[in-house]
Amino acid sequence: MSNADILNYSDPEPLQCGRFTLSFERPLVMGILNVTPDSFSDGGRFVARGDALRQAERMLLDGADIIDIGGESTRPGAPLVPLDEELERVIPLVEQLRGANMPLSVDTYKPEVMRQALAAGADLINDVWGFRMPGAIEAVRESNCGLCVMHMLGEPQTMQTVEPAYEDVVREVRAFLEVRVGALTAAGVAKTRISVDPGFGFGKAVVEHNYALLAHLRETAPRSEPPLPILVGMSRKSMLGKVTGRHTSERVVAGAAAAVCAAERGAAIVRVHDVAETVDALKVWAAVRDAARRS
Ligand code: 7PM
Repeated sequence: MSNADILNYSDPEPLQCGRFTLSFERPLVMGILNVTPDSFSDGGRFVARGDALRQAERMLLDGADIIDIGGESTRPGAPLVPLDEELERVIPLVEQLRGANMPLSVDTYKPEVMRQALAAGADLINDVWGFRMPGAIEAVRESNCGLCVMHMLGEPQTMQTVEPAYEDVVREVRAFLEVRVGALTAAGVAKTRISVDPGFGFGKAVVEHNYALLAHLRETAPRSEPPLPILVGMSRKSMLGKVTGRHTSERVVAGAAAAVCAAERGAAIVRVHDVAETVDALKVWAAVRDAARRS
């Protein structure tokens, strides 16, 4: 890409996100906060809340711009988490982190979790189902929260067992996101509240589809001027493991490289476990971009 190309791209539209308006002069880093049951206490039902708060604090110190709270109901192949359990895991954390003056995202596809999360003060709803569950659009419509609309082929329980097939993965992901964004705006959701995500690892062949989507990231978003913000989540995923031969915990450098590639291709928000490393990598990327804009 030449400097002229860099100058031809406009930053994405600012995202209305509850109490915040996020602007994208640089890619923002969303830190993943997984709220897992404490395996040391009885039955695994007790949520290790102290750990989660410490982890959130760490991510803030490391430079996270957004915290994404997940009750682990969305991970591919994971057992379904019952509604009451997801609420027990997520809502108290939203309440406790609400005072941190930091955009709070909740990773859920359940309309009731969306409603209670918003009532507790969440600023963004991150839905891997793309607001397709009955009642999901209604749950977010009346608030002013931000939305992340993700593409997923199939369902979490089956999507990595059934071989994913596309004629043209980039075009099909964009077409899906156009339909979902259309459904949301038709229901009265302002476009300024919407971000989109191609859904790395969600019903994609590990190398072929995921890397095609990364290579053509800008084209995965619905056509719009200025463009809708694109969120990407590649952190520790198998697309990184496949090309490096490394296990989950050893994919930090690979993840930072992927974040830089995504930034170069217009990503507005990068969702990661390893906040400090990603922030550093994106600072270097931004310095190069700024130099290109000056010359
Ligand atoms: C196990 C496997 C645990 C996969 C967790 C995961 C995305 C997301 C997730 C994403 C958006 C993870 C995934 N991935 N939300 N939630 N985009 N918007 O790596 O790619 O956290 S769950």
